[in-house]
Amino acid sequence: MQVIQTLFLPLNAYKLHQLDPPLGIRKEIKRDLAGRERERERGMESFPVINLEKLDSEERGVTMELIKDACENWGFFELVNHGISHELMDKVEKLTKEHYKKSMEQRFKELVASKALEGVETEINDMDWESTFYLRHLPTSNMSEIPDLEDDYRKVMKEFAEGLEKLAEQLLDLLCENLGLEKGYLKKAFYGSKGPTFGTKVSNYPPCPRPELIKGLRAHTDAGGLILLFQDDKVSGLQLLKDGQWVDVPPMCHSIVINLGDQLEVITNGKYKSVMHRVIAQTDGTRMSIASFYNPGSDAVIYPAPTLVAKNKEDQTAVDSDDQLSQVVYPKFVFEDYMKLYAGLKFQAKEPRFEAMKTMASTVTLSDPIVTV
Ligand SMILES: O=C(O)CCC(=O)C(=O)O
Ligand SMILES: [Fe+2]
Repeated sequence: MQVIQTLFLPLNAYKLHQLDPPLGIRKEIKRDLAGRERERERGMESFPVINLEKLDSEERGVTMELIKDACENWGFFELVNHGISHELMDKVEKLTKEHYKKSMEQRFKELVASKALEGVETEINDMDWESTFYLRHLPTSNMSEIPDLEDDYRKVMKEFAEGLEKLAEQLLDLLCENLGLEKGYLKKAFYGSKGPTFGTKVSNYPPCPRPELIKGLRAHTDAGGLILLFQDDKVSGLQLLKDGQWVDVPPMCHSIVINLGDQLEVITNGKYKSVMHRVIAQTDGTRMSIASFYNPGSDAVIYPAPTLVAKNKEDQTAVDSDDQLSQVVYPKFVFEDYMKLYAGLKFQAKEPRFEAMKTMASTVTLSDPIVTV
């Protein structure tokens, strides 16, 4: 069979027929990466958007590079064509917005809005302008215990969470591949004795008359592993801190925003960092935000992957002949202990949390922490 190579063949057809992509496509891939490099040099990079579907095409390599770049330099990226159907996302959005109107809006007005800005002229530092409830999916679901949820909403959120769980595990393996860790390493590292903790924080950020006085959500890094966010496609507000500047995470229809939590910073020995982010309240429009947290199990023992520590040491010795160990040393601890500490220190820098866990490390019994899945 003769296959004609043109730029118009679907990209995965090249793979299927074991053909080299035409020069035009190869050049396009190179251009993509070189373009990001140039943008970085000029401090003009744009927020990374990754088309996950391209993993099944000739562009797998460049897509993996983009994920790597996003993990190393942003701690955040936005996924399109991630495998969760648009129809399901539309249902989640519609039912979340209806639920907010029906069961949450009045409560927000009474509990937050009426108190927060009463006669206040200075910035409020201990409150957020958000309306929130939590769903837990793993290790056991609490969905049936949450009051005020309609049956169809419960059902749709369950299906959505199942899709996100699969996506999280797929992403963890992509991270393993980029980090040179064996497939399944991160999933196992999160597993503990009962598997990962997985939950969803459903939030709405209502319009705020004085956004200069109160944040939608104050700046923080996330404590856990991988965070998957379905955010409003019209009302913006999420920002991350990059090179000392707050950068908007652009709303985009049917996308899922991913960010990395403190545990991934520890396990990767700082190769990937959790990044500060915050939500700015808006004067117009209510912003929907559905953040799902794929975290270690409560008794999982978290510590830097030995191969990444060894690698880091090699890199250090290569650049630092004086052998001054300038590298950060991360602690080893039980995830639940970290969460207890985080509860009181969420809106502070992560470094003192890591330091505090080092002091606690001596009390951890360090038998083989990784349970085989
Ligand atoms: O609402 C958002 O976009 C982000 C929420 C968030 O950062 C969090 O709940 O940790
Ligand atoms: Fe967060």
